[in-house]
Amino acid sequence: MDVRDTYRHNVLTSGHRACSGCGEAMAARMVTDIIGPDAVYINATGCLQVFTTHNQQSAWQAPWIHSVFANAAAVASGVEAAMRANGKDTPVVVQAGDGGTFDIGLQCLSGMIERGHDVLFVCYDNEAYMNTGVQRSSSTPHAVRTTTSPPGRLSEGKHHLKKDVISIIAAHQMPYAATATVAYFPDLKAKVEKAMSLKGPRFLQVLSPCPLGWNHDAAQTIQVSRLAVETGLFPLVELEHGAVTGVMRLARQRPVEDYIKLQGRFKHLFGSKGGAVEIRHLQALADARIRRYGLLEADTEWTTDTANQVQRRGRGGYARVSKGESQ
Ligand SMILES: Cc1ncc(C[n+]2csc(CCOP(=O)(O)OP(=O)(O)O)c2C)c(N)n1
Ligand code: SF4
Repeated sequence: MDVRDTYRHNVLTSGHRACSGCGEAMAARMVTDIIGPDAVYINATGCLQVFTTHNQQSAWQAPWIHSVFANAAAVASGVEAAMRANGKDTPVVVQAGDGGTFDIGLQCLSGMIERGHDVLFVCYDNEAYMNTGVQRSSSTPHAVRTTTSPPGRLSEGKHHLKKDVISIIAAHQMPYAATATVAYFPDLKAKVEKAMSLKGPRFLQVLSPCPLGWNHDAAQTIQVSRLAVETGLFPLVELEHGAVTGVMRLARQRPVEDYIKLQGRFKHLFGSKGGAVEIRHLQALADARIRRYGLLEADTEWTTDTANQVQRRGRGGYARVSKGESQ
């Protein structure tokens, strides 16, 4: 009997230093418990790395490597290649924030996917650089207040739109890419399990509300995360080989105001003419995402585009097969 079966074992254990209500800590706990301790975890610099490995201590009960901000996917590529060279099938998992994914880590991630490494890359998307004091990232939605996009006389917060990273990643036509969030655990679990059942590069973008940076009540992390989905601002989707193969439909659409009024990062938008324009823009973006993925349609049939299901083999390549099937 494995000694780990005799007591409760979490890959990310208690005693770390996350803020209370931290969506990233919840998401990492959920994801790593589904994958389990028999994996190699590579962690880019960011809140998750800092609050779990404080001053010679670690909250990780699994093999865990800290990489720099930019190169987590390159480190994972090397680990995976070494595993393969040694005939081992140990899962390799990257964890990174949106800064380490959308911005500084993007070229390494693109290279890892293009080379077909057998790695799951998980982005805990809290929509800013939280670890260093809530600076805007390319994941921060427009009109949000951060320390580097302060609203004032000349601006209503961040000028630029949130980068559509799932589309960029899916454009690599890799086996699996999906979005998830902490409010929908069964959906998150199914997506992690599906990702782990496949070979090749896989990607999960997990929306992870940050009470400190989003300035919401720490007790409302799940509610905020659910509203991101129900408003259409953060669609839950799955893409295989570049094509949409699944969406979580909505019974009804909630107005974006229901979501943004819970968060201090949007507070400056209420009560001003310019703010009202930005709220309408956020609503238009949510409406467009709902139309794009058919979230209010009852019967859209998603099928994988077979033209994209190219079997890639050989050095660094991957085949579109489930783990355990012969290649
Ligand atoms: C190349 C480089 N630029 C900047 C930094 C400083 N830095 C460390 S963590 C971080 C922000 C991390 O943000 P994100 O990846 O979104 O993770 P979060 O802390 O929000 O979870 C920054 C800017 C760095 N370590 N390396
Ligand atoms: S700053 Fe945000 S992401 Fe970082 S530990 Fe606190 S709640 Fe979590």
